[in-house]
Amino acid sequence: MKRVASIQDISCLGRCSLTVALPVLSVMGVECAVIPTAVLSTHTIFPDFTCRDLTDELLPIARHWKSQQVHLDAIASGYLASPRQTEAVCRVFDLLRGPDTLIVVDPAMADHGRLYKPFAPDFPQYMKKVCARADVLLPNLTEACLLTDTPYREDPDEAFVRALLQKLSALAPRVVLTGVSFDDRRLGAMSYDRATGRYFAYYNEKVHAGFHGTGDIFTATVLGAMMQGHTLEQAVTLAVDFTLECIRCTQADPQAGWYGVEFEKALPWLAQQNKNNKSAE
Ligand code: PXL
Repeated sequence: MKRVASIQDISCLGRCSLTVALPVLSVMGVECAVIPTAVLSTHTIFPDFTCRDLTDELLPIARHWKSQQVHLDAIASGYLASPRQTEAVCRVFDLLRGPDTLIVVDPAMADHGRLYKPFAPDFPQYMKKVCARADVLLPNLTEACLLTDTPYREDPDEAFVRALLQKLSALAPRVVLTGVSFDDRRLGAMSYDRATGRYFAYYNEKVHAGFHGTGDIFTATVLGAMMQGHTLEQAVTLAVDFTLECIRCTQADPQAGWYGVEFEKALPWLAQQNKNNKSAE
């Protein structure tokens, strides 16, 4: 069985980060070890959340694993709680990565043109160093603009997105831009592979509602699919479809903006995809 380590926070309420990565990866048949970066009472969209930063735990955990010769097929990082923590995560990558370990970075720090509340304007400069270690980098449009010092555009055209992917590829060899949409009907993701110069895009139905934590679901699904042996393009396709499935299951719930998408209802769909794949092999 493939083993990955997921480095991100545990938000005790409001599905995101570890509370979505764990179940998604489990359903996909991938072992998910965790390095929690912080414990928050809720994600940071709720007012007055508490946060215990666990930066000082990260390297001791990694050193212990190293002493036990733990093999990791992938290491993935997501939301990081502070600039100091980005430096610790870089060291964890350097310590634990083997020659065949895939490094996946979701620079979860911003959305809708803005940094999340806890971050100072210089935070993207720190996050860039984490991104520079990635084999696969998965920002949304806002994060991509911040990482490449590009002014944010609410309604980008395809030329803008392709140029953004090119710029991002200075940080990582394979980049996936999430939340890509050029019209009212379709939403998806576009990827770029620096080695082949190949772009890939996949879209599905656009649901007109904002849901929290969908980026974390997307990244966990891409990671799980790659661990199952799929190409990045296949993984992106599955992740777009599964994220939409989660949104469809949630649409009727007015509380969803706070509590995240009801992915639990869509996990059987994801499990079925695994079965379909197995029978096609
Ligand atoms: O979904 C990204 C995310 C992860 N973790 C925490 C967050 C957010 C987005 O706001 O607040 C704590």
